[in-house]
Amino acid sequence: MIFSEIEKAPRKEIEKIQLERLKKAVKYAYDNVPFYKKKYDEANVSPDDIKSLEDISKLPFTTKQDLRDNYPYGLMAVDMKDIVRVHASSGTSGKPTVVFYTRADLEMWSECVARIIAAAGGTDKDIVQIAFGYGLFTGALGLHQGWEKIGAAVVPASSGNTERQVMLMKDLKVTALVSTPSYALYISEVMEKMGVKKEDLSLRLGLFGSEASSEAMHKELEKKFGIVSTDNYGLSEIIGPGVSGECIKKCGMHINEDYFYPEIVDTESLAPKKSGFGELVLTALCKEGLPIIRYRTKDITAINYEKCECGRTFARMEKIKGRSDDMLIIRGVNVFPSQIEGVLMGFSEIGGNYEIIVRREGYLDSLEVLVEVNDAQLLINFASLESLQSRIRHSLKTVLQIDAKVKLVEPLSLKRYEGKAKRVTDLRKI
Ligand code: DLL
Repeated sequence: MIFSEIEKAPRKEIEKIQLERLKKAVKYAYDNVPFYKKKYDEANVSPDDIKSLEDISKLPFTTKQDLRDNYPYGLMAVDMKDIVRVHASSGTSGKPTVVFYTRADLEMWSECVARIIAAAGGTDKDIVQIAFGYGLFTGALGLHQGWEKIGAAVVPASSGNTERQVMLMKDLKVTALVSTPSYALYISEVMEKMGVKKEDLSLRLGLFGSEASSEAMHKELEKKFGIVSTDNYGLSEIIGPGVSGECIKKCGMHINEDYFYPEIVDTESLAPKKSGFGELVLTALCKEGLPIIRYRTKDITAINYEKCECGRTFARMEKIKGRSDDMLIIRGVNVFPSQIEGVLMGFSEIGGNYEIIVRREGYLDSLEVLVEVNDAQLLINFASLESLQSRIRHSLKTVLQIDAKVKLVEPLSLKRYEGKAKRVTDLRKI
């Protein structure tokens, strides 16, 4: 189905389109948004300086702070009458980051999401339950439009009321589930509690995104639901979901490169990197409502430009390792919550719900990991509890290079999230 020619075009052709669009996008931003004009004039660069794709590095970055400083309408490039949709990022503190879409933006967005769904194996025969919260968050409506474009039957369940989610999945013979990975895991727990087995469902595919998740977490979801569990990525400032997503080969998330130009920059120097991990910087190549050039995502990943086994030539980004602002520095060692998740998911005795607490005792930072055991019986058997705790601690030490305290807690005792999970409590900042 939707597997457009451009997704498997030779690199040269992709780059040709990217350059044409980049030139236009930079000029469009410069001519229509005073913020960009001022910023580029000050940096002594002009849209005419963009002669090759590499020239993009001459342009200053755009940051979340820029969006905040220009809240709410300052970066908009069109008249409000041309705006047909408003969304906002899911940040919890302060003013949200508000984003605007023209009709053409919505069409482009739907196409991007539809491509990602098709790449993951979604078809017009699917019945899809969207268990993201409907509202300002881009996740629900973004995926909703993409699935509708594919021609699937969309069940806009929204998030929450988890028993009803299970009932709907079962009764409507839902074949595909869309949510955050952590909420999907919670749904599977509620399912178990209700005595509903995966065999009672018709589920075959999961499209999970909006938060970092380890490979091991997806394996767990595949086991619990009997599905293919895929990851997809995006952010409101760029468009919402639909920036990139895994195909059925699951070896990286294909970026919709004809609409979003990706760069990787060094997290410290911000210099462009040809290979390896760094911060992802994205430029929207065709946006009308809210043009965005060289946006610093803060997400850490690497990009692979080799052709994929699925036939797509669109570059693939690695699963997000973490956000540069989520990275914990514990006694000088860099720790990403995703590394901890990867270790925990390797133990069959514990579930996928965990919390990381960072404290400062005197001058020393300490890391504590709270994780639920699957079987409460284990907590009363001191010897096996001790043994499991020390095995987890040992594995964490091997991966993280630092000692972490491990506390095993009762099943279902940690907080559950219906959207993005909050895994880290850093008490050092308080
Ligand atoms: O979370 C858009 C989205 C919705 C993507 C649904 C996929 C599915 P925001 O609320 O603006 O937008 O949050 C964007 O979430 O910068 C990442 O840090 C994180 N994020 C999103 N997808 C992934 C993912 C939506 N697959 C921020 N893996 C981004 C890791 C992700 N982190």
